[in-house]
Formats: sequence, structure tokens, C-alpha cells
Amino acid sequence: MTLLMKIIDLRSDTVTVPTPEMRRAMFEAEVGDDVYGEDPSVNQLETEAAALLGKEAALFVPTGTQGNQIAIMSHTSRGQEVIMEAESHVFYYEQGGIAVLSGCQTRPVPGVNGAMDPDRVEAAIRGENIHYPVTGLVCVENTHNRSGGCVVPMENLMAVAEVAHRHGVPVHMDGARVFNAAVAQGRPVAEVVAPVDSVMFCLSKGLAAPVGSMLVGSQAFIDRSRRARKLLGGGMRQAGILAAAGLVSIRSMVDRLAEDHENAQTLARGLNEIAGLRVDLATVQTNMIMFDIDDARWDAESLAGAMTRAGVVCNANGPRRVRLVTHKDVSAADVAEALDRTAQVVKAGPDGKAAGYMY
Ligand code: TLP
Repeated sequence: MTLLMKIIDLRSDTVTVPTPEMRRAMFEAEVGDDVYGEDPSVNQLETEAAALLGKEAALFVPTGTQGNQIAIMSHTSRGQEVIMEAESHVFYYEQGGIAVLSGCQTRPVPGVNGAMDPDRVEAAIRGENIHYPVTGLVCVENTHNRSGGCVVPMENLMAVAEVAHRHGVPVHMDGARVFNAAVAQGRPVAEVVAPVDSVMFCLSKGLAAPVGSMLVGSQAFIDRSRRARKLLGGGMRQAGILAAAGLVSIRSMVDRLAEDHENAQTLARGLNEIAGLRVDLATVQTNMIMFDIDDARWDAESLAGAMTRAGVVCNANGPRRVRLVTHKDVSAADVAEALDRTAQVVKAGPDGKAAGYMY
């Protein structure tokens, strides 16, 4: 007899698969050629996304990375400097796209749980001097991935945006998970993004659409962004097939993010009780957990590998740090099972065999 082990995939909320409602909407989607502006489903998604975020216009883009890079291209000119948090996705995970695509240089400012000190942002903004590059943009990230999904506090966002705007510098938000930030704070998403000029948010993460992100901002910004998207080869044709799922995401997948946040709390508390693992519970604010490994027998790669072989699929996020992400395809029962398996794996050690599990 073969016993099949359930795989609990906690690598990212990007692994969520579309809901039956999304698949139906995709099957039935009205479509047209979106490069001609004739796809009704894409147009509907862009209209609803702009309204939901309280901005003038929106653009459907294939990925979050492309959305961020288009935003930077649209806000800046070559040779300018872009200020961003030192652990942010645009700085850390986008292959230096800012230099390659926008011809700009980066000015990382260290943050605390993703929040930059507004005074340090102000100090980093260039003054008038013929030797200096011009500061073209400030980027913020909310929620902040590398701090474990922390919410950037509203007062901090407002203070950073106020400083930038006072110096005539626009602000872009990498809001890949901005709906998690909104739900965690119990605020409408429009309020969370009100201080910034443009926002990228992902449909394909916790909101569970198969593909796609949105870029939102002023009409003039979106007009420039539409040209930049075409330049990057991101002008899609009958993209309404994808936008139809995105519409389900923004209409009906937002409120349930609270469940992912509850599951993350349970997971974090459970992990903290496993000898040798440590979670800073104050940083568990949305759907991510970073845990640190104190047990000297393990490093992050070996433990993430052993957990993965035990069906708790996860990634290392540093030499002794592992990241886990909850999402709609992980239930409360899965969380309990993941904790049980993880406890067994850690206890058994890298050379041991945890009873019942193949690794
Ligand atoms: N993040 C992915 C990986 O790239 C790390 C993940 O699994 O978390 N901004 C933020 C804050 C992100 O976390 C991500 C994806 C992106 C942008 C890029 O989105 P995609 O993957 O759609 O290009």
C-alpha cells in the first residue's frame, strides 16, 4: 500500500491556483485586442482597480516586476537617482532593472521592518549641485517582503511621502501585497495608498489569480506606462482571459486574506515552541513568517530541504533564516500538520529520520 503525503506548499502566496469561480470567469470572458484598447475585460479590470485604489487610471501588466520597472521608467529620466529601502524587492530581487531599463542609479536607505526614517530619506534627496544626479523617485514597499510581511505604518508612509513631495519627488509603492496591508490594518486600500503617486499590486499572490499585476496612478502616468509596457513587450492581445480572473480577485478575494493572517499567527506561535527555532512574533503581521534557526545542527538550506522532503515545502531566506507564507491553498488543518511535521524533522536532526516521513 502506498500512503500519499499531502504537500503543504509554504514557499510563497504566488503558488495559489485559481478558484473554480476564476476558471469559469476565464472560460466565459469577453475578449478583444488589448493593444488596440479593445478588450472589455481588461478595460473593466483597469477601471475597477483604479476606483478601488482611489487613483485616476490603471494598467494591467503581466508581472509585479514588470509593473515596478515600468513605474520607475515612467517616473524618471536617465541618470537620475532612485531612493528605496535597502532590503526592498526593487533593490534586491529585480536584477538591477533600474540601471538596465531606466538608466538610473539606486540610493538604498536602511529601514526598520521596511519603514525608512523620513529624516534619512530627506538627507538622501539630492540638493542643487552640478555634480549630483537628480533624485527622480522614492520607492516604498508595503507589505515589506524581506522583513517578513510587515505593514509599513501609516504615519511613516505619510511622513516619507510628505518629505518626497516637499522636494518635488514622486513616490511609488511596490504594493505587491498592499491588500494584505489594508486587511491587517482594517483600512480601505485607497486610504493605505493615498499618500503615494503610483502603486503596483499583484493579482497573482494572495489574491490567487493565475497571472497579472496592476499599475495604478494618474492618467498621465498610466499613459506613459502604457507606452513603456509596449516597449518591454508587455502589450498583450486577448488578455481578458487573464483579466477575468483578476476581476474575481479584487471583487471577492480580498476579505479572506484575514484567514491567511490568522493561519500565519498560529504557525508562528507553533514554530516558536519548537526547540531550536525562533520567530520574532512582532514581525508576523500578515501572511509571512521568517524563522531563525538556533539549533547548531541545522542551517537554513539543510532544514528547508528536510522540511520540503517531509512535505512542508519552503525556502531559505538567509543562512539561518527560513520563510513560510500562508495563502488560500493552506488550511488551518494544514498549518497544524505542517507544525507537527516540522517539529519531528527538527528533533530528528539532519542525520536522523523523522518517523513516518520520507526525507
Ligand atoms: N516576490 C516573490 C519573489 O520574487 C521573492 C515572492 O515569492 O515573494 N514586489 C514584491 C514585494 C514581491 O514580493 C514580488 C514577488 C514582486 C514585487 C514581483 O512580483 P512578480 O513575481 O509578479 O514579478
